[in-house]
Amino acid sequence: MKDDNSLWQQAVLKFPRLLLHTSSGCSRPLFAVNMETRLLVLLVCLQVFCTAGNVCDFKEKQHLIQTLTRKLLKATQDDSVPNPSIHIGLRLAKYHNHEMENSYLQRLRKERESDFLARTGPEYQKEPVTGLLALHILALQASCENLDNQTGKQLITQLKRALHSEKEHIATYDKPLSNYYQYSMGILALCINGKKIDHHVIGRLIQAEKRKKFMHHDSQSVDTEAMAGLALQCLEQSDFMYTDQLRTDINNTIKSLKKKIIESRSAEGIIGNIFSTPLAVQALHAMGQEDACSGSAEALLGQAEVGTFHNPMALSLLIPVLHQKTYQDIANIDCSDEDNTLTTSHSGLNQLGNEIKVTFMVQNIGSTNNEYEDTVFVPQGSSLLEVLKTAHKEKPKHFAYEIKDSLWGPFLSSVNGITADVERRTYWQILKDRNIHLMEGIADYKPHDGDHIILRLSTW
Ligand code: B12
Repeated sequence: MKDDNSLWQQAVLKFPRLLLHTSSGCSRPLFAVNMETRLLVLLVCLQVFCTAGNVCDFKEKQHLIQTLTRKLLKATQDDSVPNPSIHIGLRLAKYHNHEMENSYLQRLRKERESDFLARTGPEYQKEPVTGLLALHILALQASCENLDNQTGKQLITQLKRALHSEKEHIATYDKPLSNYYQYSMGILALCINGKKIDHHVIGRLIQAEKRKKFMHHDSQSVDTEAMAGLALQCLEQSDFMYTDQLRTDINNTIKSLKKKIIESRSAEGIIGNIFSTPLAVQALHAMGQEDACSGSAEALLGQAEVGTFHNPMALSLLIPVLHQKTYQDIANIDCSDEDNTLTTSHSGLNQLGNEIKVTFMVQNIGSTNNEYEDTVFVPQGSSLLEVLKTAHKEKPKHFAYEIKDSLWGPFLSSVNGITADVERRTYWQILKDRNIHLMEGIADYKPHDGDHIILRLSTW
């Protein structure tokens, strides 16, 4: 893959416009000066343009970036069901290990494709896979796989069907079957694949943004805004003859999303929270925001250095940014002539020390009364999942829980016999000290000594 490939393509596309309206810093009209000066000014303008085009500046931290990319490569050796987002992250990196990437791709195809293709109407409604299917298609495309063969065409048809079912669900129940993050990802995958998208499907996304429907539980979902921004930006740049009205709506929605995302950026460069920041930076860059990375590079690297991105899913969203890429680059990926030097590194073992005391409570919907409460002792450095495991092991008749696998790791799906229900939009929310919404799931969050954790059945 060539470095900054897409930037050059953009530069070439915008070249004629540069001739007429020179950009910031180059205010003199080009046709008014001699040939040599014209070329010089153009070179300077292109230089300025290309510098502004970088996603973030990470020049000083190449060693850290390589270590993190190795970590993501190492995650492909896990026994868990392969994660297409990990594959995309690796494909958008500068360094590669073709053998490991290929075998992961084969696992993705083997363990996921038959399930996607087997899904039909009613079954789909119960457990929508719009996002997974979209990610799978993006992963194939990021590997330069042929999507014009029979399987490729079937996968695309399934994604179109999935989006259609989502759209119908929005029309009837005012919400998608899955969520607007996955709905946006579905649109993005089709668009990056060069497919025309039903304008009603696009219209529903635009409406949802207008009506402030991009929420994560009860707060603004920057992840969803970013994914929707990436999808709409791709549509904006596509050559399909969408109507003028739709094009205007797409444009206005991009502007609104850009504004919302920038307003969510803290003085430290964090956009939403640290886990939504990489995707938000990708989206801002794709939407043409010049200071897409303003302050965020330091925040991301600082947090990466202290291990915040240890979850492979979180890392897979960060790696493209560290390698100056966004999901949009999948459209123009060139798989020839790539570096093939990446190897896995040895990750250190978790250091466990003394024991800590953790109390947790179980609360029912709409109530702050404790249905159940327990205190357990676990080794320092244990995860919340280990706390729950210990609690169940100690009192199997009083406390039980269930988990469901997801791309982010184990999702707490049931507590003491009450199971979260997608159709009724209930889930087990995880809080700390009365009302602090945890930023990580049960396998990632490592409680501190004396922590009070609340597992509260909530609606979203
Ligand atoms: C929609 C959404 C939800 C919905 C999911 C329900 C649904 N059917 O749509 C609801 C509101 C229930 C939810 C809950 C939570 N979420 Co949430 N969620 C998202 C969001 C916006 C999209 C997920 C998605 O559809 N992915 C695409 C598909 C293809 O991947 P998937 O793995 O198949 O999707 C499933 C899982 O992601 C799962 N899920 C959703 N959130 C979380 C969080 C964790 C930790 C796990 C393990 C699973 C999980 O629900 C998805 C649908 O089934 C992401 C943003 C993002 N960047 O991914 C945040 C995100 C994944 N959520 C996050 C968090 C923190 C949570 C909670 C832990 C919040 C809390 N304190 O209670 C809880 C999970 C508690 C539990 N029971 O384990 C963080 C995770 C960060 C991290 N490092 O772990 C994210 C990245 C948002 C953020 N930037 O903070 N979430």
